[in-house]
Amino acid sequence: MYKYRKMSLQYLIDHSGISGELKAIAGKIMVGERLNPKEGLTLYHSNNLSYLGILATYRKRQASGDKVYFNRNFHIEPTNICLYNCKFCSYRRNPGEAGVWDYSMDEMLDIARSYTDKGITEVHIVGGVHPQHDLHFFGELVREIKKILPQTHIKGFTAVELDYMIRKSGYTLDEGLQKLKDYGLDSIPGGGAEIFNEKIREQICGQKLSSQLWLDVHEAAHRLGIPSNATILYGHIETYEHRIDHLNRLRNLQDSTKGFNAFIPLKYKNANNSMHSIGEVSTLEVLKNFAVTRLFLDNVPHIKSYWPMLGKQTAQLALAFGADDVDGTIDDTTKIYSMAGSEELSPNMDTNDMVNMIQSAGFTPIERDSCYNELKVF
Ligand code: V47
Ligand code: SF4
Repeated sequence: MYKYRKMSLQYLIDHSGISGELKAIAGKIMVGERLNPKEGLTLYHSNNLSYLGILATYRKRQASGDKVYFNRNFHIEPTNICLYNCKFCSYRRNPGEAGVWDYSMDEMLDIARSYTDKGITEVHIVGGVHPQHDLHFFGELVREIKKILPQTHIKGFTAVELDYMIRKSGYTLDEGLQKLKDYGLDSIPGGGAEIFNEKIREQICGQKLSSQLWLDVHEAAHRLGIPSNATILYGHIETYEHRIDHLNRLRNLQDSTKGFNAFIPLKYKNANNSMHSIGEVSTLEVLKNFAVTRLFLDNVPHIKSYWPMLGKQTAQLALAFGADDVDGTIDDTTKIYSMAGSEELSPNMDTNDMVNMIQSAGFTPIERDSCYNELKVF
């Protein structure tokens, strides 16, 4: 089957009218050779979307065949009070401000209780950096959720939240991560990476942890046997060079740790935040970004098309540009993207919706657990 695909890719390349650098890149993709940053930039500067889609799909099929993954999950967002004030954030509030929330332990455990016997396999915990909550508060949250939902994987706390709670509790990075693992934390989500270029990072989110510290948190987690995801926030004031630099830093870390399960490109959404005047990039740019990501970031197995942020239609289209995962059922439990202007105001999909979305794009739906073990083939 792959031989056939290789032959058809060769045919397409030969008859596409493509020449020069783009053709040479296709040759490297076919033999599984790594692209260098200059070649990554060439792809970003190409406007031949269908060609990028063909190459990215070729790579996607090498990684995961015809499969596209989803899981059954819900989110707990403990608070939107935050020490920091990132310019792109539509979500954070000060205490007492309209739209603020700050759940007590009991309220969060009630949310967990409402999911018993619902076939959920993952709880995703992410929120603002609450100045008063330390590692033990969140550790107890994890431990108590595990008592309520014992079979459920807990993916919790971005490197931004971890950096603060670990420092607040007086631990080193390794000690803090080990304590959270002992409390029952299973993996770490990809948020907080934003953009690694230091100058751009300073301009859009200068208060949160540095790029190097983000990478250090994930490196330490991988060393301690805690897998994680990674993200990029793109489509604001960064350039293509900054995107490639970001992917390259992740690719280098992944070469040494192999701890990243999935990469999630997050398109900047511009409603209700102080960078509003920048506007948003087009769907074409979103699809191109998926393709380049799949082709350049060759050692992270899964590329996630995160539908609560992209909207269902664009998330589905991304499956033809290298994505092989659409995240989860969500059950209307995340507010980050609806507050930033996503069309998905109450994000919720059931298993049938997921299966239909994936099948109608021509792929085989696989329900997975958080570590990409296959639970059910549809
Ligand atoms: O780091 C905030 C982003 C992230 C905006 O690991 C915005 O499976 C776009 O971590 N426009 C948090 N993005 C979300 C996150 C995540 C999401 C999905 C899957 C996974 C995973 C992790 O949300 C933040 C930031 O980059 N964000 N505001 C905005 N206006
Ligand atoms: Fe706080 Fe996260 Fe919003 Fe930044 S993006 S202000 S760290 S909640």
